[in-house]
Amino acid sequence: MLSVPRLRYIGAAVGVLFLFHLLASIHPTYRDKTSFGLLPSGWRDEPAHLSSSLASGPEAGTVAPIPSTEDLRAAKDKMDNRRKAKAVFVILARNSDLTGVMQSVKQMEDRFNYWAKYDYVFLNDDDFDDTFKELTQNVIGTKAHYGKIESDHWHQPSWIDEERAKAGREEMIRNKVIYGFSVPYRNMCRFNSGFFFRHPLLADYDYYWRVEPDVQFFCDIAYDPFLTMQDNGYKYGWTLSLYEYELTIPTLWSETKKFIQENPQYIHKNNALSWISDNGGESYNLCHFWSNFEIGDLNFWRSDAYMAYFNHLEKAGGFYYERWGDAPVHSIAAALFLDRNEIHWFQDIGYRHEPFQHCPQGEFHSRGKCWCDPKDNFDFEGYSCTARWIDMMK
Ligand SMILES: Nc1nc2c(ncn2[C@@H]2O[C@H](COP(=O)(O)OP(=O)(O)OP(=O)(O)O)[C@@H](O)[C@H]2O)c(=O)[nH]1
Ligand SMILES: [Mg+2]
Repeated sequence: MLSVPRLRYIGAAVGVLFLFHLLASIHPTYRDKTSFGLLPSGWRDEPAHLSSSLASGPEAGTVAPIPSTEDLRAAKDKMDNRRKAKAVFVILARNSDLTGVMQSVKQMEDRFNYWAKYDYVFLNDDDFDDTFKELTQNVIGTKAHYGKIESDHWHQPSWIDEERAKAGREEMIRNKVIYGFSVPYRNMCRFNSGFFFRHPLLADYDYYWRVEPDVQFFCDIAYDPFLTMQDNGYKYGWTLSLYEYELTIPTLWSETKKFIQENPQYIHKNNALSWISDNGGESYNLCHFWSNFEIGDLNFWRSDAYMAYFNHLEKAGGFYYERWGDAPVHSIAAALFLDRNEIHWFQDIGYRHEPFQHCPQGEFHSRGKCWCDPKDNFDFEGYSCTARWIDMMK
């Protein structure tokens, strides 16, 4: 039998070896400058595989194992120079959203960002107050930037016919449409549809992860979803999908069809039209990605195709005459202008925004040490469009 001190010695040696191994897989400078024989031979010769240990999601069939949370916690201070994407968390919020924002951010930090170390951009139509800034920065281990949205990007444009907009709101109140009464809600939907990616604080970034107040992240994230996006050429990432409330978008699809007729060049030949239409584009089946969670490529929204589409919708006025949401707008654009293989379902990321949640299943659940009940999962409920997505991607 081994004596206790000897066991300790072996344990410490194994720990040190493992740390070397982990460092080699994630730290570019260290990796490039060392050539000791600890690494499996495939890793030594093929740098792409090294980075894949943190870049790839569990689905990608990686050569390198995904580090455990314990490994990441142990190595987190040595990862400052790891390969990262030009990426940032984006949170649109009011000062009054502070508690909900802290809940979301604290979970993001504890599940992922304590080692990944991406910055945050907070946006508001008003000035953030000192309490908001202090308390959010307190729970964030990286840098938080706080920006004000310029008035034109937020408020109802002066050329909108307010009488017509008011009549639209009143009809929605009669029909009990959620947020049907609200002009600020419409401002928010229009801003998220057409403006957030143009905010100066986002100018230097390529990727964003949209986070809202009061959401939950259920699982440890031991790889870098931003690098997954970048390395696989993904442009749009999502977790939950569902059907839109039709009364909020009576003319969104007819406007979209007009746009397509005028701009057929923007439609991708391997698009996901069959996910959003059951009749080849004649009508919209209301399926959309739930945009309160998005990991996306900012340059897709900045592209000619999307900007032309947004400008067309803006001119039609439906953000105010109706109540077009950024979720159907983003989803229709992604489905039409992207290759369907550029749209990625992050099925390993456990997430809840009231009243729906995606709880990862099977191996994804154990791997992420998720704390949600796998049976409490919206994906295959009647109101979800995720089963349709899976079918289309078969
Ligand atoms: N600065 C600012 N942010 C807003 C305003 N309205 C909404 N938001 C933010 O925009 C995002 C979406 O708004 P929510 O109220 O969460 O809308 P929702 O997700 O459709 O609905 P619930 O979460 O169910 O209320 C959140 O990040 C909010 O904090 C606003 O008037 N000003
Ligand atoms: Mg919300």
